[in-house]
Amino acid sequence: MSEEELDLNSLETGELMEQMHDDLYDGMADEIAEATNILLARNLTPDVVLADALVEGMRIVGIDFRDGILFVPEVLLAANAMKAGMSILRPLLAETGAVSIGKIVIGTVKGDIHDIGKNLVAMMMEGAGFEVIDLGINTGVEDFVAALDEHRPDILGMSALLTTTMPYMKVVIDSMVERGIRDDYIVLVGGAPLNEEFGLAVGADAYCRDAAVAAETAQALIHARRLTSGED
Ligand code: B1M
Repeated sequence: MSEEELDLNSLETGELMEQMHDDLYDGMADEIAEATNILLARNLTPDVVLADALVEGMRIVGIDFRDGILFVPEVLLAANAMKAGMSILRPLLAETGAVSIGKIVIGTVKGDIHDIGKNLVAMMMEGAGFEVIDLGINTGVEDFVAALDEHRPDILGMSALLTTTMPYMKVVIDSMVERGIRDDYIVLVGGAPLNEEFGLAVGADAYCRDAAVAAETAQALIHARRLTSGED
């Protein structure tokens, strides 16, 4: 039977979830939306659909992206398919008060309008179960700090693609230090011209090479922080 003829509704729930993992991998947004609705109609809760169908599917995408099996265009398509499912689940999750695994405020720093990589990170984070507040491009220190005050995230993520804008990350982190709030947040940085040494030099907690590493690092550092504070 060809993909076009596959009747998603005829699959039992486990098979349908596996099909969704494949459809996410192949970036099939319409199929993901349809399957999400089918699972909800079968009385699965939105958090189960999110975790077992979408997040698990994106986890597989993340691994293959990290290992160089998938490339940026494919991951963007997968993330777009994920968004189709998330747009159905998001209002339901808000109603049921399902807890996300953490919250991240992310933005491209001031003077920089590159956002493809940052968007990929945001999508991968969402795929890993994070609530993402995306401040967009050209984000100044006041906007970063205001967003931290407003949203109280676990993580601040910053992206820069220009050698001229990457030093701005230090401006933001120094400002957090001055305000006495640096240690309230995990700070992750990324972008093509950065490296680990630069991340350390500006005072970030970690430099993330790509979106998959960003999602993994975010989860690991949140877990470590919660263990230390006795929350886990
Ligand atoms: Co521009 N650009 N660009 N550009 N651009 C670069 C970065 C450049 C290297 C091209 C070159 O000359 N070879 C060069 C920078 C040189 C330098 O700084 N030394 C450059 C330049 C010079 C410029 C302009 C100044 C050009 C001009 O106007 N004269 C101008 C800058 C404007 C400005 O920002 N003020 C400019 C403009 C543009 C476009 C608008 C045309 C477009 C951006 C469109 C957009 O983003 N919406 C653009 C593009 C597309 C690029 C290249 C070709 C591709 C960038 C990209 O999207 N990569 C780029 C050359 C290159 O990098 N090969 C280039 C794909 C993306 C998925 O990767 O962003 O690295 P990346 O993100 C990765 C990781 O880095 C990491 O995860 C992502 C996914 O795996 N990551 C994070 C990124 N952010 C993270 C944040 C995290 C964690 C991980 O936080 C937790």
